[in-house]
Amino acid sequence: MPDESFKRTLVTSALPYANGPVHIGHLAGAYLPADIYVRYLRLQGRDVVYVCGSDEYGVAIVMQAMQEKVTPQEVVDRYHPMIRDSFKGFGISFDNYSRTTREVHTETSQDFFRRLSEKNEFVLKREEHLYDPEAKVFLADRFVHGTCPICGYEDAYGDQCEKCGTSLSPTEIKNPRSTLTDAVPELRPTTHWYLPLGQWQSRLEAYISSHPDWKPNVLGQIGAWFTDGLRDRAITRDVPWGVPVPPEAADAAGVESEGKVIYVWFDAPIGYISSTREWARRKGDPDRWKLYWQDEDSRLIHFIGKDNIVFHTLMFPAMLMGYGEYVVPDQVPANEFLNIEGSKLSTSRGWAVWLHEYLNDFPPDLLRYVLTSTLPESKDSDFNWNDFQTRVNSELADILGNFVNRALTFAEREFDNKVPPLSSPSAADEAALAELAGYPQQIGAAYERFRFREAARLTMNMARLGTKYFNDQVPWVTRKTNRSQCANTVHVSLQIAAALSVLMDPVLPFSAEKLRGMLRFEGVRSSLPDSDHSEGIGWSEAASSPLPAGHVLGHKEILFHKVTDDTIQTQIEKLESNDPESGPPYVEAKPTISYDDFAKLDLRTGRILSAEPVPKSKKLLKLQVDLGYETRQILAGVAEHFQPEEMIGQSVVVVANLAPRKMMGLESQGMLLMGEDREGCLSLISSGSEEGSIIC
Ligand code: B3M
Ligand code: ZN
Repeated sequence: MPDESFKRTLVTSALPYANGPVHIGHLAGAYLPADIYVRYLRLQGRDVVYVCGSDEYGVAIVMQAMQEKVTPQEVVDRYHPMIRDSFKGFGISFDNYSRTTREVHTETSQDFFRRLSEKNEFVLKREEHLYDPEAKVFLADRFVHGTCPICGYEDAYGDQCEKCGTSLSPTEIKNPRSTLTDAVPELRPTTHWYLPLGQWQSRLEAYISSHPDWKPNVLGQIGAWFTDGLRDRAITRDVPWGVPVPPEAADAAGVESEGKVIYVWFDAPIGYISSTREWARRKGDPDRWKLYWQDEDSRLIHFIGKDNIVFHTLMFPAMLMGYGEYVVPDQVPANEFLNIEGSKLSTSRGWAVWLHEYLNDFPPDLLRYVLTSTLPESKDSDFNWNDFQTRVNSELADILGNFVNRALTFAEREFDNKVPPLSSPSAADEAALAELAGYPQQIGAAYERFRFREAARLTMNMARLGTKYFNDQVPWVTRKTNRSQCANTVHVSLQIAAALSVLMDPVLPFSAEKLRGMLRFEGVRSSLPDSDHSEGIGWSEAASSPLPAGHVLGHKEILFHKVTDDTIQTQIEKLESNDPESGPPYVEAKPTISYDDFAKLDLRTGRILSAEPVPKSKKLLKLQVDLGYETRQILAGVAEHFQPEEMIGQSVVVVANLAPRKMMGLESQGMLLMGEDREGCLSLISSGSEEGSIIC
């Protein structure tokens, strides 16, 4: 089950930029899966340390400071505590949460820089860089914006195009403008340190090929980088905010160090090491971090979003190998992106669910569960509030909560609030216990493979097992007819509830604790840091009837309250009102097609002769449409938008060469074109020309 080939594991989550609060996309990408995984490992009694911290340097912070007309320090001092508290509120159980502006990080980053420079792992380049003549500064990264040379997106940043994801350098941007002053930049010479990643390609290819078990989405991206050929990466910047380039290294290279800082993507991953060092010091064992970073029995795992893959799988490993002594990442289970209500999350448009705001309205576990069930593990996925409500109400409340409540209610009413004995168990009792006993292995195997959605489903299946067993055993009948059978049913159900209170802990830590309180189930190993994970009932023991007969239970409470329609409506309205001017988002533009593709469509003017509802269908209307040369039967999904009578006689545009399709047992021989606005309202499209005319 757990990967026993390693003695210990260091888990990291991407360091969030301290230039704004964190949102649901952050949570789904890098924090929730990591937290679930480390809680699972702790329950397994494995040695794990989980570190993170705020990423406080880089141009993104400086830009935020400019927008807010404050200093970068003030920006990070404001957002760091906010971010830290949001994570705390969601139970993200870091062993240490640091900041890259701390001394330990400056030391660690400069040490890295010095060592790599001494080992001649860098190359220096004197080059022409973009310079803003008005602001009198070099324009690094996001200080430049303009047209993406790859996809033509007009608002690409100097370091990356957010549309196509390509990572860029400012001089590649077409029609560049200064983000600071909107000036057209000019070129000026400057010297920078580069990490010659090109020279690393074959070593990195060997490293990556030794990890065929990585997720396909991760390997896919890396493969594309290799195919393009790795390019040298500048790792210093002329910006006034960052870890200073160590003066000794600059002297040795004969470069003026004044005003030069280490590029944020060089220092940020080193932040994982600094955070571990800070943790070790706090633990009173300052060298202990080395065990996790420099011992070959240690396993390094980075949880990140897909936009950070290249840095964690190529650049950071090259830095670690170049330094020597360090382990390299063994797993990088990167997630894809989370959309919201079908549209791309966008902080600038306010299309986001902010974690601190969510926590004012709902308990953390509800979102933890819903997100785990829909994580963008292999492709982008969607969060929407109606799905949130359905999963909370019909899974958490109706299945899990209800099962636990029934088991406890029976114990209270029929057996003096104690666990009744199991005597001469029936085949059904034995079967339920045997099925239960298989869950730690099954769910554990899903976690070991980073399949969190599957793990959440299997966890809920335990409650489904409980419900089915309980219903089949009809304890409300046997309580009168067969007391000992009724006792067995309640006994087994309580063991299922007890197992749940441990096995659901990674996903639902707050509710798991509450449930253990209701069962008065003590002596369970904690899934939190700073406790002894070798003691107590852990993952593997939890499903083997841990509650002895006669055990006195605690007090029943409601585990999950249902979410009402009104609360959900409020959330949807809030989301939409974040962006009052633009209203709901536009559906994203589709990729360009050729004229030949377009010309394949046979679009015709038609007139609706008749319209009638389709029995048993809420959505469909059956239309007869006159195309001049023939009449077609078309089924259109418009019944929720139009009355049949208002459609009759209308001129419409028909896709006349669409392959016929059966719906509700009827053939549809074409499709109506329709306008759909951002609110989802439909309108018919008509053409002034006679029936059968082609639309071209
Ligand atoms: N702060 C970028 C991001 O938040 C960056 C991650 C650093 S991980 C070492 O997406
Ligand atoms: Zn692009």
